Amino acid sequence: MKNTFKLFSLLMVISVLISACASASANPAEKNSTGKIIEYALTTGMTDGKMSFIGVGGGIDGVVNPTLSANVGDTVKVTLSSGEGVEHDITFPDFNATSEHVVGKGSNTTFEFKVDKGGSFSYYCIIAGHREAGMEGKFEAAGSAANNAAPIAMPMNNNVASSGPVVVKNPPATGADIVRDPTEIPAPIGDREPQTVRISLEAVEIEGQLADGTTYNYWTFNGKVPGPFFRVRVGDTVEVHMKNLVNSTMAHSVDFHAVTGPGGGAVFSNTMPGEETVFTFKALIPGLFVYHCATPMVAEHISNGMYGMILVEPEGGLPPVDREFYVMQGEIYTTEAFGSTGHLTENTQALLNENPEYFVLNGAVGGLTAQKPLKAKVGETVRIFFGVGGPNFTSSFHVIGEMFDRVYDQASLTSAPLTNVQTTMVPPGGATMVEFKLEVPGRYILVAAPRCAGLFRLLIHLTQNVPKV
Ligand SMILES: [Cu+2]
Repeated sequence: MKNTFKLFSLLMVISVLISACASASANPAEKNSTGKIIEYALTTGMTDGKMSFIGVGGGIDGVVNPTLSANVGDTVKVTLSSGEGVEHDITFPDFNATSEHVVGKGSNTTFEFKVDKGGSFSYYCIIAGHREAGMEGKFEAAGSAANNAAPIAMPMNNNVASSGPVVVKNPPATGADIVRDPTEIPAPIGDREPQTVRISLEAVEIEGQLADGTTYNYWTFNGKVPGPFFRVRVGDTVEVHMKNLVNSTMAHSVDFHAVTGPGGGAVFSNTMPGEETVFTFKALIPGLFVYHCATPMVAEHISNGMYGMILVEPEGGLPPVDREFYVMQGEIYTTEAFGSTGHLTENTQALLNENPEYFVLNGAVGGLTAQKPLKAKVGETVRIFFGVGGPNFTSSFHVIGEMFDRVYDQASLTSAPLTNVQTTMVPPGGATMVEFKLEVPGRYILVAAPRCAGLFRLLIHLTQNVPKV
């Protein structure tokens, strides 16, 4: 009985080898014209502890997960045999072609499909976990069908699409410095009567330096991220001049959260390239307010850099401090993964999915560490105007090694401040004003971590030093 089984198995192996020889004679490499029948034989097995397809015969003989190829118009005939007895199948999902299951060592199945489009595709085993365990290979279809414009070598399968951005190392690119100096803040208003204040905004689309060797097309107010810090007092009439540079690709506008009225000025200030609009508002409420572009898609204009803050001082002004700083958090959504070099492109789908590649303070990676660190001396009092442009992530704002003596929670300047706070939350489109005194010399790290999953990334992107001199 045992011998009979062995003989049967041997016959099966021989028959597989014969079919392999048949495949070899129909060598795919020789089939350059269309409309041919291309035959491939694959068996299954374990290679280096991984499940795999193994080529049988021809140019793919013995190759693990061999790359199969054909021309558009060809018919591909695949024979799958079980080399180790585990249940398997094989699918070419882009061609709606899936084999029967093979169960038991030596069992085999054959199926065929017509190559109706060109490109680079995947084949794999559908049995749960087998693809992940290694049973996946490539199928290259050369040429293109008249009714299908899928470009060759453009991965069309779901696996590639869902694998997310990858690090792209293009030659280093150099762009403009878009990092707003955190000390660029107008002098305190102090005790004066209300007056009319003119402020100027200019929408500037600019290729800026996102990281070392990496650039991005920023949309900015006045060429920096965040936009300029404005300072008025309650009761002032603010005359806003909104210009859009002639070479802009988009209309732009501004919505001040300090404005009482529909749209915060967005409708009046929607400005086409090369044009200028003017509107006025009266600052009725004291506070620290975010402003941002409000031209659709608003989230896109914000993530590209169009946000800033305006401080409306209460009557009599704010208590004096030794140093004031202006810091804002933003998100950048790129097609290429974090750490890529060269010029990166915007990824609107990632923006809609709320899946940023970069969290930045004042516009760029290392903007406040390497380039423009916050500096103060021991014994000085420090005030930070901190806001979140967003558009999606709340910040957990914290200075490692310091407690905030006072937090003007949600940037309310008419409520009593919280005292002795470690970390404060700031939502997108929101702000806070914090004050503390520096007692011990050293470098302090300013952290704005929106989510635990991003913590590691944030420690790289967002740690900001506060050296004391
Ligand atoms: Cu805009």
